[in-house]
Amino acid sequence: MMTRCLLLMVSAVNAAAPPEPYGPVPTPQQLAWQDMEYGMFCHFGINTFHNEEWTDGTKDPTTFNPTAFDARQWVAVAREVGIQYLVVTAKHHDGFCLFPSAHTDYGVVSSPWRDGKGDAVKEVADACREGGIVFGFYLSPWDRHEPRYADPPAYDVHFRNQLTELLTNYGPVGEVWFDGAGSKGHTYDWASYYALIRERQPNALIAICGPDIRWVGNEDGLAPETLWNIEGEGDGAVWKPAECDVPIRGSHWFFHTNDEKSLRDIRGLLDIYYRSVGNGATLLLNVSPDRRGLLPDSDVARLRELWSIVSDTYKTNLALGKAVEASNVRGGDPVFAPAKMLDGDPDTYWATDDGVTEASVVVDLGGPVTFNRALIQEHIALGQRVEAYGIEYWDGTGWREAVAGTTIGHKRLHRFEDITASKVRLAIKQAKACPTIRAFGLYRATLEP
Ligand code: FUL
Repeated sequence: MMTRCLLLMVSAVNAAAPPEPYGPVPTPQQLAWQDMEYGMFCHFGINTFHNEEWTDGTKDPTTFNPTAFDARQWVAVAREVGIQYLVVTAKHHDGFCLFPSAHTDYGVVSSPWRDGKGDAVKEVADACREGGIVFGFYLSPWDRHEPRYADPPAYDVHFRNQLTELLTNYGPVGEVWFDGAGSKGHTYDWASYYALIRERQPNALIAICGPDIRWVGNEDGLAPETLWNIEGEGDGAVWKPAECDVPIRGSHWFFHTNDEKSLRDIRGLLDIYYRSVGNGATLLLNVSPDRRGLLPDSDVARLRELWSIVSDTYKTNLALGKAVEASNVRGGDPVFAPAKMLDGDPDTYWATDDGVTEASVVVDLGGPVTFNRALIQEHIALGQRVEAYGIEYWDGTGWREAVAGTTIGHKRLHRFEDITASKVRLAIKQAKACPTIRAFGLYRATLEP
């Protein structure tokens, strides 16, 4: 009894409170979305049948006729290659609807596909739900077919009607993608669109022209190395993570015959992966279904190749469970010990005392280990903090820097040549508040070309 009381007293002394959040923090929906990391964009519609990216809204709807449409194939591929969410073009700039909208006949209803009774959005949403993939849709604000587009208030009503259909008839929606292209000079009642989405699908994130997810700023799939999840300043600052959208076939978002040659090679795709996910952003990789309504075999093979390399590289964290010591542990409390970065548990983290913004952790690998990749994650639920860090290794006589980085955020991945060392140090050099580090890992990539 006596011993037990003593133990209780000791743990009471050491129990430290978690750090206060620093700056804007993600919503639970944003957090879950950032954890997904990798999504698939599917541009499919009337353009698919015309070898054009932007048809003008006058193409005959009977030309839409996929011969073997199967959304389950899209989802089966996504699952197999590490993709967690899918965004389909319910309507692109041409106005052609992949769903039977009651507010226009320009769409699948006027096509020969499934005798005009098909609903491609429903098939995609159902396949996603069955396959455990989060479903999202793109609905182009710019509509080149709809006559009401010329009358903005009337078009707002029309657009909300279509949004209502998509938000009501297809089960849970994870992301709504609003493209800004073509809309210069047009006034939309964005606030009313957002209100409708919040009301019908409170868990859906609104991307690009929206409050929840920002466009990374290019269509190359590349996030900058210094990447803050924050937009705005002072009281106006909000949490807004970046999404990198990029086509797997370098030249087009929609399927075109004869452009298989623009399919990115594995090196290019790996670079994109490392410079999007590996720079703390989310990757939305576009794979266009072809005229059959299936993901092309060559693209599927490339997706498999990418995932086999990434999943093989990151399957074994060579630092997992290794002995580790930190220059500072929050309140001396084991709850915030550096071992929490190496326990594989996404909810635990190493934290320092308030005001300690420079600190390091030494991982003792217990003998020489060879690695050429490193991973770091911040516990962003409490805000983004780290501004500068390094990863160093003990070369027998001193510490040498393998990697110098700035921001971490959701995740940073680093590639470098083989290093063999028995001790590695993560040095946080500068942070806006006490660092909170969720994960640290060392890996060895062997399959990269
Ligand atoms: C752009 C569009 O104009 C392209 O056609 C494509 O949809 C891309 C994702 O966004 O703004």
